[in-house]
Amino acid sequence: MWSVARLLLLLLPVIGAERGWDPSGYVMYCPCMGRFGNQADHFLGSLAFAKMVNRTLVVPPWIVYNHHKPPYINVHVPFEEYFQLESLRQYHRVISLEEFMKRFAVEHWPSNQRIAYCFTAAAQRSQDKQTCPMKDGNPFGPFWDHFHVDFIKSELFDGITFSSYYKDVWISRKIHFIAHLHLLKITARNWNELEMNILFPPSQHPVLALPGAPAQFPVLEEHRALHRYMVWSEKLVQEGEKQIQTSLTRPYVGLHLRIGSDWKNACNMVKDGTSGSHFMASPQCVGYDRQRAAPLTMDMCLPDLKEIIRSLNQWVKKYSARSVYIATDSTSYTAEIQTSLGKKVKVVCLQPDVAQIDLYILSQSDHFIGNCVSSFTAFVKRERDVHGKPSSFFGMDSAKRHTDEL
Ligand SMILES: Nc1nc2c(ncn2[C@@H]2O[C@H](COP(=O)(O)OP(=O)(O)O)[C@@H](O)[C@H]2O)c(=O)[nH]1
Ligand SMILES: *[C@@H]1O[C@H](CO)[C@@H](O)[C@H](O)[C@H]1NC(C)=O
Ligand SMILES: [Mg+2]
Repeated sequence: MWSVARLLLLLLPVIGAERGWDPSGYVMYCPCMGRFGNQADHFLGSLAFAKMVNRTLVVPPWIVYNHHKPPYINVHVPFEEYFQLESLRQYHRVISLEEFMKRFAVEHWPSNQRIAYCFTAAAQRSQDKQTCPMKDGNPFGPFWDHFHVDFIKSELFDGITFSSYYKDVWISRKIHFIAHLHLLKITARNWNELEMNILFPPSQHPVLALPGAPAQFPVLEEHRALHRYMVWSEKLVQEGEKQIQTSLTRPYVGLHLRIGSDWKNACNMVKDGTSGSHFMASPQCVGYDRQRAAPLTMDMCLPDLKEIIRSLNQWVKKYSARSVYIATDSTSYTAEIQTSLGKKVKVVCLQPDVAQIDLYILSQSDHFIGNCVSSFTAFVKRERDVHGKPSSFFGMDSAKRHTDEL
């Protein structure tokens, strides 16, 4: 069992953690868009980007907003509080932002060398039209302040994106083209590419600090599988398992009710037909291909109690479930759902302070019913896909709906 290979595998993370300054450079960003689900989508894309450009990813903390409860200010929760950094290292080199600041900031990223990198368009909003909006407003300012970081200058880029199409530009691979510049018929895009090559080689630009994630929302289809490297921290598993063991009996069906007031507003775009099929996280259920995407309905975006009970009953019956777990951003409908299922099925809703406990319990359920449009659901769906567990979505699993369509 304890072969040399196994031992090496166990030591690898340690070796990774002890690795010195990376001459191939770093990518650093603020997860400044949206709450956990959005940040997780962006994280996967950023991980892929860092690997593509062969720079170490500086893993940011999660930004937790406390608009309605003390301490009212944002909390920056280290990545490792919920997930293992070691697991990420099976895919690519990473270091947490906390660790980066502690180990490298003084020597390799001193305060007079902190450069911000952003799209020209983003800098347009600044007074001199040349400055990246790194610390403008919330959560940007508090995020960098948390690490006592200020930026002394900005480098702008244009004509490229973070997609794999521009891989060679980001890693400066085409730099030899410059020698032959006079031989090339230069297009507008080539100009930008050449300019990029000159701008960002890691030797001169070791730390690419970005105002936002170098990634898309929602996460690209090809990056969803990276979720397998997101492994829950031991602490989170212990806490989650404790809740499952004390409150639930298997088999149990997990529900994500995304029905709060902000969500109702968002779903108005589905109601009035302006959202289209691709709306927030919806590619996860309507399909990523825009041309072939299934229609997005109100039952999918904002299931009413009738739809919630219909869908739930169907799966409870199918699995002979003995309990139901409800995660919600507002009301839980516990009483109504309990009435509809009868006394033989236990209905549980914990409303934990830490949303990741809900995510964990949902991800461990025997069947999961989620909200197609929600990136909070998307996290659970990916987690379950990785482990081969079944999921469905409100508004999409109805036998009735299919006959209606005929
Ligand atoms: N604990 C808990 N929080 C939720 C639930 N649904 C939504 N939230 C909160 O609302 C946020 C929704 O934002 P986000 O994660 O970006 O997902 P999305 O807006 O649904 O795409 C979450 O991060 C949670 O803070 C839930 O079922 N349980
Ligand atoms: C990627 O970066 C690592 C670490 O700096 C380096 O050892 C390796 O040679 C780089 N790979 C390429 C293809 O440049
Ligand atoms: Mg959101």
